[in-house]
Amino acid sequence: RRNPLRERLAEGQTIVNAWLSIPSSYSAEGMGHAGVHAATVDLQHGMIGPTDALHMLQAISATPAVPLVRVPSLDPAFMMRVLDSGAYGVICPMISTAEETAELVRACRYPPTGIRSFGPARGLLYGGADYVAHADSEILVIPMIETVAAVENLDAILAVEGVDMIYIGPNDLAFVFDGCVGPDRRKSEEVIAHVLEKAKAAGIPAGIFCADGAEAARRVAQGFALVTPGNDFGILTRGMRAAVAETLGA
Ligand code: 3PY
Ligand code: MG
Repeated sequence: RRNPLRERLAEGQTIVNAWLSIPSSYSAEGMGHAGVHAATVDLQHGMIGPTDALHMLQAISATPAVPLVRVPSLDPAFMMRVLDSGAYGVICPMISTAEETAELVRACRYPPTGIRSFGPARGLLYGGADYVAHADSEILVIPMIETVAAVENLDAILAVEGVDMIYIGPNDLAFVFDGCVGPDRRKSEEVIAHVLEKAKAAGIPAGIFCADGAEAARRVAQGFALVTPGNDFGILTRGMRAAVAETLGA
């Protein structure tokens, strides 16, 4: 199976990515049918275990969205498990150096390029019988840029062979550049613009987490290739709060 996100990236078409933190195949399936191009199962901050992730990836497979995962850390064994569960892209948090980036790429690629071990499991059910032959060219490798060191080492990270995209964590950047995750983000906003420009110059598309659809639209206008307009739990609870307010006439 081809990864249609690669074509969208090549053609400069925006990718809207759902962010899933609720451990439910039912809500994952609903989000995948909501018009998005990708859906990311967040195993770092989502309330989601590996078995939940398997069921959610199965549910996303029944939708037009491409199933992605955010792994908890740079752990090759864990990455190989979620790839074998049928993820077509891996977002890895807290990448800070070219060496870590190269390790991430190796974990997601079969030999001779990488060290991914054979055991495609559900990859075959999602990707098809020829999954192993094409996995390296279809699966997206996406390091997150959200540390001071990553910004310092950005040129070297962007130059690592096999990086398909970078994904910015604006909240962790706000922590380290503005001192807190609050409304005043002057310094981290400058960093975000700088990272985006460097990525563009290197020919690497950039994605970013956003608070909501309005911010996602601004990030698309700014030049981001992939945007995440909030996470499932926030969208669900904001919707309920609005319904309560409407009910009570507040
Ligand atoms: C961040 O903003 O730091 C993130 O990781 C968003 O997912
Ligand atoms: Mg983060």
